Amino acid sequence: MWRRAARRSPSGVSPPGSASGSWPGAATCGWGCARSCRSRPGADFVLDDFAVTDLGPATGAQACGTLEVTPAAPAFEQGAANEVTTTFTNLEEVAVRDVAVRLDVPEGWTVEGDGAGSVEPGGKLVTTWRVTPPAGAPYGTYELAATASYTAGGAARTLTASASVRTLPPPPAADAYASDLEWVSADNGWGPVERDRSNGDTGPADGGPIVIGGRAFGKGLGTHAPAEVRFYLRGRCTAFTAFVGVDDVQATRGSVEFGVVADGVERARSPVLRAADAAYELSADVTGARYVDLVAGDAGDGVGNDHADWGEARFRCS
Ligand SMILES: [Ca+2]
Ligand SMILES: [Ca+2]
Repeated sequence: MWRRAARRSPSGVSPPGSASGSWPGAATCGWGCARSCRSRPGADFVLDDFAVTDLGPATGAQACGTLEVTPAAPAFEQGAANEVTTTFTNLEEVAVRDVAVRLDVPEGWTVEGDGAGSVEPGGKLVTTWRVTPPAGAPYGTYELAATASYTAGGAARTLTASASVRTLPPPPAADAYASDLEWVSADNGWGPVERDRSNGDTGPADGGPIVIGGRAFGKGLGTHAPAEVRFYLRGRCTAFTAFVGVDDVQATRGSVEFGVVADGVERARSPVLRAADAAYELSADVTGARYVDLVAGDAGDGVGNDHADWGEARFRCS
């Protein structure tokens, strides 16, 4: 059986069985969190070159718990309520009272929610918030900051956490190549989605030209199944067109189905396209769609070699 050597932490303390140095529960609890540390079956400690330094009297009790901030979507729509969840977990050895979770949003944004209660040891307080950016909030990245305060055994404790969210990118105002637009989100089976080149390897900008069945395209997206790239159109576009297929980097292997989904409804789907096939002209009516997803599936036989090109992918908009 392979075993990884434990990495020594800066203090010279090596948690047995941990190769990363990450210690569940220890980030906020330190040595005081005996409850979670002792919960490992058969756990013990290895001490090597261990020094003890007197840092003087402690100035405050350390919170023993976790706080997480989870936006429901990576990009928030301006002028609409977007969901955010905070999760406070009590890792103290006693029930905690007067729990108050607060979510701070950027100036001009609004937030609704109620994060108050009591939590038993090991329990959670999950709060759903409705966060609304102003209708005119610029496209950008913003921080949501949460604070959980409570009392444990009569002593006050505080935890903080944060998460970043983007607002939606501006929709196209005229005909636009997909590779010239900011997308809302992009899932891809092999590294990032590439702009104006094929997928290549797992790194960014490492693909070759987009070539399908010997036909080269200067513009387009390079993806790998399973892929889903979401665009925000806000009803401004009428059609999507592209020449799709398996990139010529795959000589004989690979099989992909391409689809266009507008606001959750499939508007176009290609036949199963294989490595030797010519480019297939895919066209979809997306009139009035707020969101369009470009989807590349594995055609039911696995994702191996599924380098999926979207040559000249573009939206017709006004
Ligand atoms: Ca790549
Ligand atoms: Ca396949």
